[in-house]
Amino acid sequence: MKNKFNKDYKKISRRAGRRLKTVLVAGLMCLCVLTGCGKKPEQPEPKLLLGFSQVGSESAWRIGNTQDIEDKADLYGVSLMLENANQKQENQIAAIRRFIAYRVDVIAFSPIVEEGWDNVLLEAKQAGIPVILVDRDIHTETEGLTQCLIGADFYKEGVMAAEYLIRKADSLEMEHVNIVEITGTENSTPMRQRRAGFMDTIENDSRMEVIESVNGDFLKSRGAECMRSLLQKYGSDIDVVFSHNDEMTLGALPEIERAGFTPGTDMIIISIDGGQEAINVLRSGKINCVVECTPMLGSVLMETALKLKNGETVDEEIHPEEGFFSDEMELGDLAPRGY
Ligand code: GZL
Repeated sequence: MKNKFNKDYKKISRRAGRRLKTVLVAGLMCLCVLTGCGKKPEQPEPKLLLGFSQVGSESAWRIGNTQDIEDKADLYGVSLMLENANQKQENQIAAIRRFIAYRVDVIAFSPIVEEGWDNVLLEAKQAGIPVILVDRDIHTETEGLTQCLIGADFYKEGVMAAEYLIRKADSLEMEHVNIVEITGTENSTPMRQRRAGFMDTIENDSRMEVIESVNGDFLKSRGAECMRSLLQKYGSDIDVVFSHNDEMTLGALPEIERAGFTPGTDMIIISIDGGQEAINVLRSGKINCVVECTPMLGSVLMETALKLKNGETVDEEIHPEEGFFSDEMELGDLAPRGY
């Protein structure tokens, strides 16, 4: 009998203990909810929700641009939704539609090519969301679909590249100059404008001849492929390689050496972007000229987006100051490039 009593007693006391614990835990949770003691420390309310569609990660320039935008979003207290399109326009269009559905305050994007944006930007306009173009431009049938373009003057970059070549040809007393061009992504603003600035500047110089132009898509691997095929076709007839970005230039250089030529000496090498690696190679003498195209657009993007959110007017175009580096100058004390 006693044992049974003890067993029953133990069972009752276990059940009571469990019930007491449940009541205590529930009470503690209510207390936390009421006093907010379980919550994360208060995060300041973001000043702005910015949706950004990035082209991809095709070059040191692009990676530096993404990093700068992320860093400056933190600095300016902007909540950033950044989506990488992996070089596909359809991914950018889908990302912009997601930003619209999410009701971001401002949309920004770096358009991989200039055409094909009318419909999605009309949707953004109908949703009342302002749009900023970063880095590259677009062509649309309808006016007023974007509020601002923040990016380089690519035409001027092409002019600076050609002006360097003319000076170089003069100094080497070249009578004829055979140029091969490795272009960036077809129908992108930097490709179209760099080419136009370069061609317009050499147009009246009878020494200059572009013997072939091939598309390297701003990619290192494609730059190597393009250079390999140009060397097979033209070999020592090539006097100048005009490459639209450092990535493709850095892909091309080993191919030139593999073919038995010394880049920077047997062939004049002209590049654009100005990343650290290209500047180091310029210092070594294997590149002759690098035109700067800064990827550090984050600050001006955040400032412009905040102005739009606050209903302020913004400039239609904002071009950053850009430099130029070549074998005509001392490069010893050049600050680290940051990309
Ligand atoms: C230029 C940018 C270009 C860079 C390339 O502003 O659009 O795209 O020159 C990058 O390196 O791929």
